Amino acid sequence: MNDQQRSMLLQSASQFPPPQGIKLSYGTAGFRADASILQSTVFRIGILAALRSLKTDGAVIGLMITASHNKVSDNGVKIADPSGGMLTQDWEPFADSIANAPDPESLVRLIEEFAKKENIPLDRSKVASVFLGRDTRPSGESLVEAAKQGIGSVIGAVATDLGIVTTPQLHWMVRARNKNIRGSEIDYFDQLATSFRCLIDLIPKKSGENDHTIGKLIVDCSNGVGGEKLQLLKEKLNWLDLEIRNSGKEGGILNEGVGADYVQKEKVSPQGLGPSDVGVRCASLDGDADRIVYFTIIPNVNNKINLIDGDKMLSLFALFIKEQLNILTDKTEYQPRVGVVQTGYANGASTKYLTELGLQVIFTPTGVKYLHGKAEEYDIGIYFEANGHGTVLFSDKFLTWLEDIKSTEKSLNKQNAAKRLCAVSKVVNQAVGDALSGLLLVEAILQHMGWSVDKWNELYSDLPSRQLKVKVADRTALVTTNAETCAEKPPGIQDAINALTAKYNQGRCFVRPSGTEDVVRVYAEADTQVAADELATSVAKVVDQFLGFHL
Ligand code: G16
Repeated sequence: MNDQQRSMLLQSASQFPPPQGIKLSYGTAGFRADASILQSTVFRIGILAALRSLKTDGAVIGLMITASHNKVSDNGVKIADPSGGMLTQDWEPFADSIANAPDPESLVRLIEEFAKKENIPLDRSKVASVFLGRDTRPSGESLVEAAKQGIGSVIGAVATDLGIVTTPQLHWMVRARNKNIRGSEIDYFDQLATSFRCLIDLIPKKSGENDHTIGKLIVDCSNGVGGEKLQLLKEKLNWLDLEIRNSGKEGGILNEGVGADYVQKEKVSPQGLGPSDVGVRCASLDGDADRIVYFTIIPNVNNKINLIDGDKMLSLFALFIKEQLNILTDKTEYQPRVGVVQTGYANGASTKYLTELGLQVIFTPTGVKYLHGKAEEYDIGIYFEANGHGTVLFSDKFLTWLEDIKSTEKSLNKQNAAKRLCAVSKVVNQAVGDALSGLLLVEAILQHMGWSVDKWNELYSDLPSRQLKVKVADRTALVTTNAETCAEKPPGIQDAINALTAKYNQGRCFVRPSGTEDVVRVYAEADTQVAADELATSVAKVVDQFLGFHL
């Protein structure tokens, strides 16, 4: 770094002093905290994004200002790598260290050391490029400005502000730009709508039948960015019977009593939906529209729902893909490898179902950054977290094989199966989990199968489960292993959990520190709801004894 660069950086960094006495850490999906303390973090992550672009030969990097499912007063920053996936994990320690550098001098020193170690050209020989996006949080605008200042303090870096977008849209646009394909928001909607229409057109029709229809879908948009974006998508799909609720325009508060996280964790219907919606297929998006869960409202029982979570979406997708593969791979030499990736939160019944379908199921810790990486190892990698975050990845080799079948295969049945799978690869976001594309794939498959939402839900019966959050003094004191299903520290905590779990039929329970909220999460499963609730509550007490504020 030359003197001019250094003094420019020192000067801009002095405008963004870090919060005193707070240690920030790169969590499950970037940094997240109360928006009031994030200016300096976002400024510094702007610098990181520009450096990452320089390191990757000037490829576009994405920087998204969002705190997704967290409360509206929080905000955060997620970073998309050139592939459209999450920031490479090798760079997380650098993100941590610059976010916590106490003053401009130490920040500049860390950047210089890192640039030297990573051979990052700071000499204007490359132009860095960063796409910026934000969700609808009121704090978003000023945080985008802080990111721009950070990006601008790396000489030759260019920031492109895409305004309000969903997180998956930003990841998709980054991926498209770096692959030199058309990547505007309009292109995103066009691709989703066209490939969805293609899936519908490929549904075998009985004579005299028009479009298959499976009735209305109501979507709770968590009062977030998904409301506006789903409306735009809906306009391209005017024949899909879709009703948007909690779009954010009716005055509701982001993620408060609404959205995928609330619905999945509390297992109740969101505000804005009620008894008059009994019998209708419903879905909920989260605050930045990267997760989706489905549900139906149970009549006359206090907002209770039948939850159809990420595991069931995964199972539906796996079933459909397997069906198409069975048509295609009969007697072929090439047998594509299919892998299914889940986390400890996956309901035991879903894992059993998928294994019985003959699929290989792999477990990773929570966080799309882990699941995505595993899924990429397969020709078709299907990953989903129970909370509704996931997608289906297709290898280039497999897609080339499909294209070949489409053009050379004589059997119409096989041609159509290849066309369906090609369309699936375009509906689902190849960069990251995406609620809007997930929704379209569910709707297309249900129509293809001629299934109602209840029929889908009956694929298997979930084991009763309960999730709780426990506030603790220091969540980093809880250290886990085995894809986060076993607690190593503090000593003795896992033995206590094991002893309680052993009391319940089909009992399973684990605890892990959240990487997005300042809590420890407890997950419990058992053969009855009462037992799952009891197990979760008693383990939450154990967490409090070992890690609570009274220590
Ligand atoms: C993020 C991650 C997800 C993860 C979720 C909860 O989602 O992208 O992979 O499941 O956080 O993580 P934790 O349990 O560590 O708090 P989102 O939608 O909030 O960005």
